[in-house]
Amino acid sequence: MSEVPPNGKIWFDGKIVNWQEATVHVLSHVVHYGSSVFEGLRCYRTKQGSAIFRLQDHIKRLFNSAKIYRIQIPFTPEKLEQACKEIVRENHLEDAYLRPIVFRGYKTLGVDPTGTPIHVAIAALTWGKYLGDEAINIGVDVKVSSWNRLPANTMPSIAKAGSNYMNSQLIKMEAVLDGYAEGIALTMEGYVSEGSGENLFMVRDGKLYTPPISASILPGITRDSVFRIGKELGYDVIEEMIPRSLLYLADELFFTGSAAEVSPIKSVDRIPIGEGKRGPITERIQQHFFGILSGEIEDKYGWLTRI
Ligand code: PPE
Repeated sequence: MSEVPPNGKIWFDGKIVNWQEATVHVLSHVVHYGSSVFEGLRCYRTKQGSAIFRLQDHIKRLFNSAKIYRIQIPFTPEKLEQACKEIVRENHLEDAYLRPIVFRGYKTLGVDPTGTPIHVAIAALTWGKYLGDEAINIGVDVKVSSWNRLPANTMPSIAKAGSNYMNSQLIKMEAVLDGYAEGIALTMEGYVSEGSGENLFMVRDGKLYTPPISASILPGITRDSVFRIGKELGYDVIEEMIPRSLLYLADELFFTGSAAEVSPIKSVDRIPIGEGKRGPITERIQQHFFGILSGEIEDKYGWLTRI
């Protein structure tokens, strides 16, 4: 899990404040009604210095999430990009996990959010391997959740809204209590959607498959990166609805996410996937992905922003 940097600083509504001072009122709209949109992104120590991975794309998604919920962010995207770089430097971090969050603050109680003040905060933390230290090399055991992902006309999964993570919490807690590292949620129709905090890829007969946006997923930025890396390495990468049963017949499965990076899955519902360990295509994709992040493979997509 994440670690709070001692004496850390947080960017809060345009100012750098001490960690302890970045607080909200208990009657803030967000506390009662979950009115927030956020991002999670990483800064890596590359050979050429620290750099944030896909900064513009994450800030763009933050604005898109806000737009769906009629939240007017009182800063420009450029200002928030600058703030992300600034908060990593302020905390003297080289590797960091960044958490920009936009939320509705304190005015009056009641569902109607009209007129609530909009606040923006950006924290930088250290955050190790999301699914455990061994997860990246060995893979994790997961279960299909008894909870479904959100249908499109309920809570839009395209928006990275704080409230969507109540659903994620149900998926994650059930999985952990049952002895798994993570849960895979299905759509209401029984097709594979995603993990509680990750997208999912399947390898079958040398091809890569991932559920489309219509499968109630968050359109992940790591997913998009793996999509492009997969194509560059010569694989067919196909967006397709995946029935639950195909998970068990996959040659390889892996999760993608800013926090999870590229994490292999070694079993689903105690059924081993492939040989029950990280597969060769997953490993090749990981090598390329981590190669770009360390600066050892050329960043030809312009994904890294030097801080
Ligand atoms: N689906 C969900 C539901 C999700 O939360 C994430 C990221 C993804 C897919 C992958 O998206 P991307 O990071 O753009 O590749 N989850 C974030 C929060 C995790 C948390 O526990 O907090 C993350 O990885 O930062």
